Amino acid sequence: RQRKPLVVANWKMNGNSDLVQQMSDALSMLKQPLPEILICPPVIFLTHFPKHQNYKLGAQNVSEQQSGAFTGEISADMLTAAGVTHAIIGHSERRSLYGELDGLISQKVKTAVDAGLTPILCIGETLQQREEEKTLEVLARQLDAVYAAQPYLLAHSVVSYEPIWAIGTGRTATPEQAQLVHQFIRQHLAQYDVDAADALRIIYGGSVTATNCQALFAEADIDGALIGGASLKVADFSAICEMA
Ligand code: G2H
Repeated sequence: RQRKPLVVANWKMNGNSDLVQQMSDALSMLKQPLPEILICPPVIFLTHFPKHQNYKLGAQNVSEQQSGAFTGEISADMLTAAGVTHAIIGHSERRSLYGELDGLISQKVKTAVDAGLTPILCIGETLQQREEEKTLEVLARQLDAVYAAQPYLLAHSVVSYEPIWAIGTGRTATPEQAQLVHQFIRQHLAQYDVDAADALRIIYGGSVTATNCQALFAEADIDGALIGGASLKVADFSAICEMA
């Protein structure tokens, strides 16, 4: 396949300096060819990772503002200056626990791209929305909020499909369920830019493990994974990277 697989570790608010060391040691020993590997630790650990060709670093969030009186925020420029290449934006925990809405998420994606960061835009439906058969409508709304008015952002993005009912629950979407959604996302985005939609990495997130990842990666439109819980276990995360 032409799209290089991408495996992302989202540590969320977990980890410590020991895990930084163990993870960087383990990933540095993996043999090429590897997928693109991205570690997104809490921001304070970003500069603790030694530089290595086997992995890149990402933030779990970024401010929509450039600079100024925004207590507690971190700018895209600060991240790029620290060697960070990507930022997760609009994770469902940001949306549901911190009230981030589509408009803010759209601004964050633009700010990230304009500063040279690759945004990993997270979208996904709740269990209720899925049961009411509103999944595709919800995903289209989340995508359109970012790309309808600013289609140029698509060529610089990664999209992560994370069904909210599958996050941290041990309940993964089946490979077939995920593939159908990924295919929909690609087709939907093709209206903005056919080539960018074709080249776009669409990764899956939600209870991915070393046991279930292979079947997901085998699907035509699943270009990698965003991994929470299993990314805190060095052996499991390394195994997932080797299978992508
Ligand atoms: C979804 C995922 C990583 P987990 O949030 O972003 O977490 O793999 O623990 O379900």
